[in-house]
Amino acid sequence: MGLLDRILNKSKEAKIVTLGVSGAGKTTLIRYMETGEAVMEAPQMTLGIDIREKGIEVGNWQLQAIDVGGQDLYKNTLWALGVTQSDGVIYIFDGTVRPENNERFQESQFSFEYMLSIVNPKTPLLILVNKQDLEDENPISTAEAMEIYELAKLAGRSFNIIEGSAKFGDGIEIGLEWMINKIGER
Ligand SMILES: Nc1nc2c(ncn2[C@@H]2O[C@H](COP(=O)(O)OP(=O)(O)O)[C@@H](O)[C@H]2O)c(=O)[nH]1
Ligand SMILES: [Mg+2]
Repeated sequence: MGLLDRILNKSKEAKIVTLGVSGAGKTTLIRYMETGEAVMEAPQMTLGIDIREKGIEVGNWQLQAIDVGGQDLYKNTLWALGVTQSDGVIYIFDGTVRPENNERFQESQFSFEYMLSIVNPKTPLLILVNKQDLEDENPISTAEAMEIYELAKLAGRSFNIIEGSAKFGDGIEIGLEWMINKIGER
């Protein structure tokens, strides 16, 4: 959308941050949202914080994404910064991580709990159970995610959970529409 269109259509702007363990698909999701095309090339590992220039159009909204590295160093320093700069949070679970993968599952649980501790309950929180396209790896469903990450404790938060694929974009649009509606209500 051009500048004039944006003024005439009163396009609204918001910032969102993607969080989740390293490799969950944060950067892939942002690439998908920016281009609307399948992300066939694996992104380079995100170092530090990347405030994206390219906007994401959803309806008459322009979203700007903040991408943050998932490694502990960044988690402990930059996630909270990203959260304070954002109107909404997209938290990504790597759907191929199951409780049987003890170490990875523990890291995933821990990182999720940490996110909850730094995100205001009123901030719209979209949870993506990612990598559903990897059928051979039997990714967890939203129902399984609700159970293993004990998502009943999110009652009272502004949250939504979807299954999808950051790589191919399945399920993403519905999630983003929910997000802009919630941001618009605030
Ligand atoms: N098959 C598949 N691979 C994905 C998906 N999302 C991310 N990946 C892959 O997972 C790896 C890590 O993705 P990346 O976006 O860099 O994760 P980040 O560390 O959270 O930013 C890359 O090889 C991606 O191609 C997905 O939905 N499906
Ligand atoms: Mg990344």
